[in-house]
Amino acid sequence: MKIHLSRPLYETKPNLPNFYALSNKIREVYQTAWLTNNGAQVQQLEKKLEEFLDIDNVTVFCNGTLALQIALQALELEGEVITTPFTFPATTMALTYNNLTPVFCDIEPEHFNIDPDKIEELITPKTSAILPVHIFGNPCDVEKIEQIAKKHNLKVIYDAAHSFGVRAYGRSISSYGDVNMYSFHATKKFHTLEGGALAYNDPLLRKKFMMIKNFGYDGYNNILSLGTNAKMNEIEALFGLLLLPDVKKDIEERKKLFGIYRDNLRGLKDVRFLTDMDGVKHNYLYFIITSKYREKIQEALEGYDVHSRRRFYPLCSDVLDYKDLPSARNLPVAKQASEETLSLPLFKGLTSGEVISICEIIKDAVD
Ligand code: T4K
Repeated sequence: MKIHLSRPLYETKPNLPNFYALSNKIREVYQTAWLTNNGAQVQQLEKKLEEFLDIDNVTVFCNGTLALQIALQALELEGEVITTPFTFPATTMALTYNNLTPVFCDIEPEHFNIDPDKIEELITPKTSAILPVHIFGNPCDVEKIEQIAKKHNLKVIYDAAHSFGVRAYGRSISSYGDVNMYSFHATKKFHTLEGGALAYNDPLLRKKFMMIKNFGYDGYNNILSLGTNAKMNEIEALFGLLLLPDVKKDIEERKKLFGIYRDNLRGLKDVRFLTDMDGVKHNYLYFIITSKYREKIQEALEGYDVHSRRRFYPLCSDVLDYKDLPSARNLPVAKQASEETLSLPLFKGLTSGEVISICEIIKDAVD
């Protein structure tokens, strides 16, 4: 088959709000001249996100990484935190920024989330929390993790960077754990250019989060905590307010593209794709394949100006001083995942013809 693609294709392409709606909204912000520091747009976005995520409390930040760092600080964690090595480095590094030691737990081979059956053997008297990631938006075994956390009196902080809009077993994914961190980076399903949020049930955490993200200030005249600057600005919040109403439709469109990928790759020897999970409403953020021929596939795609990404490579436990940790030694499933996974183009406006062409290139590459 002759493959023809008329434009370069990237892993993703950010959703953009209607330009006229955006300029009208920017005019409103101009008129108020209130640009940051917990402005009206930020407050409105937090309210809308609480509704959308079906949770009592949402606090927004300038990005997901700082949101996660602040969550760990506010929970006053110490010692060791059990986490996955198969993630973006922000997860692991947020622990280091809080003087916490990551203890890497291997992942399960179906959806590449932390393996709940391997968590308990890693718990020591120094363990204060578990930091799982709903990788690629597929929920971890939230029920089992909750049971383990209760039994050992541990906090659970989910890195939910990929799982905006996901529901599991009739509940919003945000309703599990002590705190959930979302990333609103431009490449995410729902974004605010750069941005992030914490979603949580305990209303007492709000004051701590607000203080830490604003230099530790409580009001104008008191400083009660070590803090930083992690505030979202008004233009970022505006983007969020304009994009939020489109999220559900966007998920449906991505689901269709997932279907086309799956139909065209099904049965292909040496290429596997991730399946939907029972009881889960997915958000279809990343289309991931795994193959021992990953490099060959990636090279073939590049030849057609199709840009895939190795998500997630290198493994966090293989870099910097992390590689010297005892827990970095025996992670065979994570190691294999990081050597075989590839994220293929998926974004609003990608056509079914383009998806079929990508699949043809892959078929040729592994033939
Ligand atoms: N935890 C997890 C599990 C995460 O995945 C992330 C971030 C975090 C925590 C931290 O959250 P944030 O602090 O970022 O809010 C991207 C993102 O920067 C990062 O947010 C994301 N995860 C990670 C998975 O991907 P890069 O450096 O790999 O993205 P980049 O620039 O290569 O872009 C990917 C594709 O998107 C390219 O093919 C081009 C396209 N693109 C990108 C941008 C920025 C566009 O078309 N337009 C754009 O504006 O990190």
